[in-house]
Amino acid sequence: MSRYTGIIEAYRNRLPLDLEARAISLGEGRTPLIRLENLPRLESVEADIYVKFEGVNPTGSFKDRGMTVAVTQAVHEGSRAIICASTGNTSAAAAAYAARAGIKAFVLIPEGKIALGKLAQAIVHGATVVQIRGNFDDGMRLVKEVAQTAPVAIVNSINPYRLQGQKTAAFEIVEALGRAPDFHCLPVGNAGNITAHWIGYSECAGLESGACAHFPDSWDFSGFGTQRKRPRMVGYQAAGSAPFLRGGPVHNPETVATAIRIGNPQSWDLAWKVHEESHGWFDELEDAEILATQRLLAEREGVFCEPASASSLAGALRDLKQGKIPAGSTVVCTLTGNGMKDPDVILKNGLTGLVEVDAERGAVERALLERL
Ligand code: AN7
Repeated sequence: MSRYTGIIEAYRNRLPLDLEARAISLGEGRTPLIRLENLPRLESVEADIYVKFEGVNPTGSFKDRGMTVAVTQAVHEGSRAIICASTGNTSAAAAAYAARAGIKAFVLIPEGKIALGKLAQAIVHGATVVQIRGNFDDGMRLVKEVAQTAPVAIVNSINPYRLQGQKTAAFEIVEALGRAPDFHCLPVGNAGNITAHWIGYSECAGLESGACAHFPDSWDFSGFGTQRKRPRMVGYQAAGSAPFLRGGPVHNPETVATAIRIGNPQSWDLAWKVHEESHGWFDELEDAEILATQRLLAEREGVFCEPASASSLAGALRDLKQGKIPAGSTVVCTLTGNGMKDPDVILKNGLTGLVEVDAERGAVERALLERL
């Protein structure tokens, strides 16, 4: 057994990094692919549903896969500072990997709309947090403007190294299942991750993709077998923040799933290519459906993901019930982030399960016996 040291070492020959580049890693990747055992029965759907729990990455989201590669490259090119706009998770990852690399991180966050845990992460890792009076889309525009003159490397997913890192999740899924799933469902914000997964699946299958515009595919893809299969990619958005359903930017996106409160997706064109090439679709979910599924997954399977993440499973369950995803399919849902980042969203609904009793044996016993 050798010590696992992250996706760069695991997939070095499939990433566009100099072999001499020092990997800035926190051991990200190798996340569990958990087969749901209770929910399919409970929801009366017949399918093999797996959740890829990206919430167990070092900073608690899938962003670590992209950030390790983006920061490694930035440092290799001599950058001393990185910058991003973020709904929370990108800023947490940027702050942590910058700390690891010994460089500065600047993160622009929308005022009052990021989960508390994510804000705490950016602060504890020593990033400069710039809270703007505006939303993520304003922040993204400002980052692009500022980076034209300031000596900072952008580590949002418009940086192609981010998608290259995030594609490794698809590699892990193909390795774990021995093949690609029939359907892969993800939450969509900027649409970087759905694109990255498609790049990864395409590389596993040895197939071209118009979504992989940035790098020549001259790497070694032996080891994935010769299966030509790729999944159909399904992207879910929050109804109040669903530009892919509206056919253009949404100016005042709103959703309880603050991670995907994004009205002007940066990977718009790439995601449409993914949609066409994979014969997939986009759909939208109400906040109430998202929260109900987050709860269900936590209560029935023991997996606590953040609201945005639950939209992938909420959508998959609905599409299975409606027959859009046929019975008997193998479905992978990406759970992009950890539920512990956003405790407010749970506690806001009251402290269910909390019982207050006197500090005395009889009272505690009664509390138990009433509920067994
Ligand atoms: C938990 O952190 O954009 O479609 O600034 O945090 O690749 O954008 C977060 C995105 C899904 C959407 N789930 O992924 C940010 C940010 C979670 C997220 C998404 C995000 P993309």
